[in-house]
Amino acid sequence: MQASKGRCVTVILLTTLLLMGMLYVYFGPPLRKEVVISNHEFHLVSPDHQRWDERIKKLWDYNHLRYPQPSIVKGRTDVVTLTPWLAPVVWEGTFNPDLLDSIYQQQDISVAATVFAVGKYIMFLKNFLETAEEYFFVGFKVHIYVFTDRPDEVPQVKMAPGRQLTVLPVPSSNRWQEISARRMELIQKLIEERLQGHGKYIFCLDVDSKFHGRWGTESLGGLVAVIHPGYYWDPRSNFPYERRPQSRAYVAEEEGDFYYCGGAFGGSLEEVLLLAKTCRSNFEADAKEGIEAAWQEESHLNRYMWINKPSKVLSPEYLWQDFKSRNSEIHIIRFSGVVKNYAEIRPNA
Ligand code: 5GW
Ligand code: MN
Repeated sequence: MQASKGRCVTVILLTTLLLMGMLYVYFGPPLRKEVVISNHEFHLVSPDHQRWDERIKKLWDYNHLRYPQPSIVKGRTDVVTLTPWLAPVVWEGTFNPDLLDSIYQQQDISVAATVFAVGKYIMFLKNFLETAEEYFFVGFKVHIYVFTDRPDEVPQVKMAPGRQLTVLPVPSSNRWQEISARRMELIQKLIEERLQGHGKYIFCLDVDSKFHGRWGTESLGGLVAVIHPGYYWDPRSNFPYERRPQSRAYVAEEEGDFYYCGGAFGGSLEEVLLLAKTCRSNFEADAKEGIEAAWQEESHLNRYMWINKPSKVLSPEYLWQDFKSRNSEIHIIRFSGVVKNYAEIRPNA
């Protein structure tokens, strides 16, 4: 009898202590030790009045402010990191990936990617998808749209939570020009019919390529273009722009900023929709007059980017070519075209 009374008292005492402990944790002084910024700044969020979960969230948020001091006098000097219209040119060493990720993490963004795998190009899809899992917007919501005439041959690739793939059937064609002509139209329709109101950003990528390094939030912007790896040391008169004035893709000798890739571009849904609509209608108007631009949509894209300057430019790190040796300014290759056997894969090569 006596013993059970004692046990009862002990249980009550321990429970009271536990309760007091929890109340202290809940309403007690903030966990200042974990916060490395000054008290002054910390008080701006009046931690004393915050509940436990909110306080933890704040501490978590502040963690993204713990990063090496940036400098405005030291940095990369071997490359240009701003265009004359003040768009950033993204090179390794010009950004802090963790800081950028934490900024975009708070915005709950999602990124769509389109890739065409028509005819034998389906063979490139597995590698593309597997390496995208490893490097493309890791930790973010990603929705990949595969346009193909061989839906049964789309490989099963395990995707992380929050990432998904949708296969959209397209008709087969023996003439690449037909597929190519419809690329912008299909991108336009995808945005108009399925994407508007879903997420914010989109990238359109060639399937005959693989990721080798991070491609993430540093690449986000309104209108995003990638510098072609083959011409960035050349004078613009050497760029393979469409040079016939009759074409709507025409760029004159003394015009043009950079030569951009047709194999990778993107930006916000609104900007890419405008680009796709414009390139498509120019492409189709040219076709009606029996003219096909030198490098099809790549030519129209280059004309578009000359008129409508991209708000962010990605360095050739973002689309290298496997057959090219790496130049010294290329500190990392993020995405690169694989070497392909044209006779084997192209329908009418
Ligand atoms: C491309 C050129 C000639 C004949 C066929 C094609 C082709 C391209 C095709 O048969 N199937 C196909 O899906 N494509 C898509 O267009 C792929 O996504 C491919 O990555 C993209 C651009 O064509 P590429 O990669 O051959 O062009 P380059 O300039 O990168 O060599
Ligand atoms: Mn390609």
